[in-house]
Amino acid sequence: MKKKIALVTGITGQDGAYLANLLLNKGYKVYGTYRRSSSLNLWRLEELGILDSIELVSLELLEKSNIERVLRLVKPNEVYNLAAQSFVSMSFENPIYTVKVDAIGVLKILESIRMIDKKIKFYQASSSEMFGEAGLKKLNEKSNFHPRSPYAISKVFSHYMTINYRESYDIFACSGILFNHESPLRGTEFVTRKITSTLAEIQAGRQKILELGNYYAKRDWGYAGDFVEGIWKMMQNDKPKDYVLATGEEHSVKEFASLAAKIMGFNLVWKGSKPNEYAINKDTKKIIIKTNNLYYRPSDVSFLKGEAKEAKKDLGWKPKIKFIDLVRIMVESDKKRSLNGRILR
Ligand code: NDP
Ligand code: GDR
Repeated sequence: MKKKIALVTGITGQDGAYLANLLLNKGYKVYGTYRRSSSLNLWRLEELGILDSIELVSLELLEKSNIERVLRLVKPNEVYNLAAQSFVSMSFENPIYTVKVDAIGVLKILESIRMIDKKIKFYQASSSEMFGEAGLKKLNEKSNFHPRSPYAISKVFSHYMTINYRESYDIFACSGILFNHESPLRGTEFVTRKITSTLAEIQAGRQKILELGNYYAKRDWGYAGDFVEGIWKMMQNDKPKDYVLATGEEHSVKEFASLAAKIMGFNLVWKGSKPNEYAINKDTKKIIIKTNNLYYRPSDVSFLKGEAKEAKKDLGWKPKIKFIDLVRIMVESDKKRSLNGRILR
């Protein structure tokens, strides 16, 4: 049987690496896109040991001609669009760039699929950030959006554009509304990996303090390896449909940091009062975690918890890794890297 061909945009990112690994295991020929730069960002693919099994093609989402070139060259059966300026904080500093990549970039792919081959299946990486401050205890496919950042607003645009191309042109186009998912391959700018990598560096004596923004924000954190399985399942569905993927559990940044510090072997005690609490290392009596206004956002999302009942019912998907195990996996991985003298970013 002919191998299915998958094109993964953003293969150099966290999800791209895990999804590529999953697709290779399922027998796909995998093409992945990277951005030309003076130093290529291939450490995740190397860490998973799959770099040599992937065909890399260069693609800049801002250039429609790049998208057309890649689609004509690869002739994919399935396109997984994971490429994005994905850091919410950065979207406040670079709102126009973020809209061009995360909103218009997606429209460029959809339009190219429409012009080149409408049989290509398309997956869009939508986000729980689209719900923003929705004010609901549990968010699902029917919940309203109230996006709170240029990133989230761009993702709402792409989400509806994906629906529009499905409804207008009969293209198999679907979106996964994914809640936060983390792993040892997460970028160090995101709070979970910032916590585990910095604590590992503090333990190794190379850093002194972990400075964070809003400790009290709560997120529904799952494991990226579980979530890419859900992405693939959406693309094998009988009909294209959008799904929420989430664990259904919420934890605060402070809880994540406290647990990570405990697993790392630190003996912490929290002092002070909200919002300026700080944590002392009881053994050294020194401050180890504190807050810094620099890391606050102009508008943040205080609470996100998802409900993935639909994905369970239709796709048989549910997350396997629990919060405590996720924190442990990330801490242990950064501890090992730090002992080897190289925190990967
Ligand atoms: P990452 O930030 O780790 O990866 C983003 C990828 O997009 C990288 O490969 C990056 O390339 C590429 N990219 C960025 N800008 C461009 C551009 N202009 N042209 C081409 N490629 C570009 O993100 P994740 O893997 O965590 O997330 C994957 C997708 O899922 C993103 O769209 C994100 O918004 C979305 N998402 C993620 C969630 C999560 O919790 N991880 C939850 C919900 C949605 P380079 O390596 O060169 O920077
Ligand atoms: P998020 O992830 O914005 O949810 O977007 P991030 O880890 O950046 O922030 C989560 C929460 O932690 C708070 N926070 C901090 N965040 C960072 N990065 N650094 C800090 O020092 C810090 N201190 C507190 C934030 O304010 C926020 O409330 C991620 C990305 O992967 C998106 O692409 C994706 O769409 C969503 O998850 C779902």
